[in-house]
Amino acid sequence: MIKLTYFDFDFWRIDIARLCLGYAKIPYKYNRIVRKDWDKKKNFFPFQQLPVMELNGKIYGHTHSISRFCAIKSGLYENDELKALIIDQVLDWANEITFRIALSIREKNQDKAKKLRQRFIKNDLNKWFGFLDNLYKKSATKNNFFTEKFSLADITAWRIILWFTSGKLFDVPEEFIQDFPRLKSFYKSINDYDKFNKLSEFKEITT
Ligand SMILES: N[C@@H](CCC(=O)N[C@@H](CS)C(=O)NCC(=O)O)C(=O)O
Repeated sequence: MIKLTYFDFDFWRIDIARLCLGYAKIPYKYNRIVRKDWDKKKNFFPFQQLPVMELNGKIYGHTHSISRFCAIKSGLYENDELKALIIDQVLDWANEITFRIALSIREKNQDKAKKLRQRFIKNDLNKWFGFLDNLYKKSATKNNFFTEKFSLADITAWRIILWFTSGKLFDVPEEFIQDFPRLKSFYKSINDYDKFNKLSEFKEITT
């Protein structure tokens, strides 16, 4: 059985893999590591980072690799190589915007963190959501998904928009998404997508 491991808080890096497996009703174990135990445990993991996935006694790392694997298993990836490229770009976009905001999340000094956050908001927030909006504009299909069918791309973009509009990121105005009506309506349509919003993982993440 697949075992997914992350820290003991909800984050997109692990949620997208869980949502894929949950969607396809593939059983999996979910292991959560408490931050204070991390230093003792990190040497057991291939890149000394989380998330990781364990399968048949082997451990695999990196969000993109793990979630792609889970999406393929769950029928939420694309066989067509050009459509797969769209999904991969959404994943890489999610990584990029995360790296950019992470500077202000990781900074322990509050003044420096605030400055870094302001810099992110000024230089990156609209710019990087604009990139996603463009990709969606070019790719979106009649059913509002990034590709013809519901996929890992939709799950990932939805999960990142949820994060950025959650109000949990200090100084990031939840209303920034109003500048992107197309993404806002995409987000709503995924929220309203019955097969997705009935999942226990969805409920856990959104409540
Ligand atoms: N390249 C990795 C990055 C993962 C990452 O940055 N993980 C963070 C948590 S979100 C982590 O493990 N931090 C602990 C550490 O670096 O010691 C991936 O794609 O999953």
